Amino acid sequence: MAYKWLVILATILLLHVTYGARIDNQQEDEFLYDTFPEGFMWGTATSAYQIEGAWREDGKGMTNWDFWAHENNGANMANGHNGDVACDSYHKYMEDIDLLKNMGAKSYRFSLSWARIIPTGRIADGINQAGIDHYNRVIDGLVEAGVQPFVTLYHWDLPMPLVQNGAWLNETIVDHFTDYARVVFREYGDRVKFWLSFNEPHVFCPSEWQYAQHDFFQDPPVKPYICAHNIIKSHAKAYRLYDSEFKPSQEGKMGITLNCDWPEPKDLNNATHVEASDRSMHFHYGWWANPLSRGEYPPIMREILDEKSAAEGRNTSRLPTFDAEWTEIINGTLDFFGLNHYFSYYVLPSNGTSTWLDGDANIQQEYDPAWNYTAVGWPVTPFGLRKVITWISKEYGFPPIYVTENGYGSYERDGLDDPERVDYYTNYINQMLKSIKMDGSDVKGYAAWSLIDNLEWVSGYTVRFGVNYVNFTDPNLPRTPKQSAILLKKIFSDNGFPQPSP
Ligand code: PNW
Repeated sequence: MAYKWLVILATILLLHVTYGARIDNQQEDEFLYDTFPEGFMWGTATSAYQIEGAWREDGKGMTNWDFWAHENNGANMANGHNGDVACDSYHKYMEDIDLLKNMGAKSYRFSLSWARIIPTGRIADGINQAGIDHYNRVIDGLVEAGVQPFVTLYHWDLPMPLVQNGAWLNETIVDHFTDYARVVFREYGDRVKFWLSFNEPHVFCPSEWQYAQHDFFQDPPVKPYICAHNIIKSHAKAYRLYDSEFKPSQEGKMGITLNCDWPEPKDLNNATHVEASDRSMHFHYGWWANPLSRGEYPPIMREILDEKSAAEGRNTSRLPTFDAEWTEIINGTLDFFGLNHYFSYYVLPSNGTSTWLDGDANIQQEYDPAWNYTAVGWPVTPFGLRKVITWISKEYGFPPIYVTENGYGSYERDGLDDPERVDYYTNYINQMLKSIKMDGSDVKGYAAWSLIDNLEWVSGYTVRFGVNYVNFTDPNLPRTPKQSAILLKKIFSDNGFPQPSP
């Protein structure tokens, strides 16, 4: 008799779980017709090395990327491509601004080339007025077009003398970065109200091209954690400088751009998978967000890495520690959180085979063959944008968030018709809207990557992320809007997806 009741109870429970899950999925998949909060900052993004060209013009110094592109007979980048000319935006910036204007963009995220402004990276060696003048023209052009400049100080191009000095592994770089930040706040802060210190340190800290050095990586990893430590200090010093000397009169805000994919628990009903997802978020995003907003690395990172380091027979942890003075400096140095997001994957506890960060986090990734993939093999998983934003919001007390990159990469194709990219933007932006409307996230802006097709780093020009097409075989490098640019223009002007009239 008791057995019978148990079966009935179990059936009810099962029905409840399945039905509940189905409702959740429907809620997730159903398109939400609604608009974004007033003043939502729509825009697109680029970075200096990927678009500017003019690699040796007007006194610019050499960088790690100039070196990487030319070293090894050009074999470090696909098809021997390099950024010597790129989209020639150094000269064609007015064309780029016209594209933004035509799209109705309210903001433009671009980066400054440190080596144009301070050619050796060290202020004692001199400032390059021609470089400063260049960005003055760009910023003036944007302001005149009614487009807010959203400026990244560091998007991966490092002056060569600093590279030779150990790059981000040498703590003296903290002062060089702060000196550079002082120059740009002073020169541009009257018109620039949104600053990003770094773009995706998670990507550049473990990358050999960052140090212009092959075979850079060691496992178990030590150097990426040292790089991260110096990045956090550099961000905090620049933030404190801005806060005390510039913010009172210039009234801008400063954040950092952190990339974060979404680690979906492979089995949502398995607690160890859900924990693996949470651990992944603390390692991938919290690694930076936690020290900058709470003064210390995530406790789970501290615990695991201290334990592993001891087991490896080390005297000190591979994860460095901030002393009391630094803890105070770094704590609370984000006016907003920047997020770059492209895709999701499944996570589950590690079977011991994963390396680098996931190895240290005791997790592993899996990719679902049932998902759609972009032409370059990244999953198309719009739900992840909502989940990642909502996770960050809940973990950090619903801070202001700017999505500083999101986009679709395809291999070279000549058409302006890009239906996959149109779908990608429609669905990802809709999920971002759900995170705001249904989960209470405070997302304030969105920048599509990218305004134009450009140099996709070591993939050269073989991968296109632009919503505006660049014809790289025509020496004039003409730009033409793709369907996706036309779609974004509509989303921007509608401020989202208003309910269609019956
Ligand atoms: C970003 N991932 O890099 C960069 O900020 C851009 O400069 C770049 O062009 C863009 O995304 C497209 O790649 C990423 O593997 C590199 O998840 C790798 C990943 C994400 C972003």
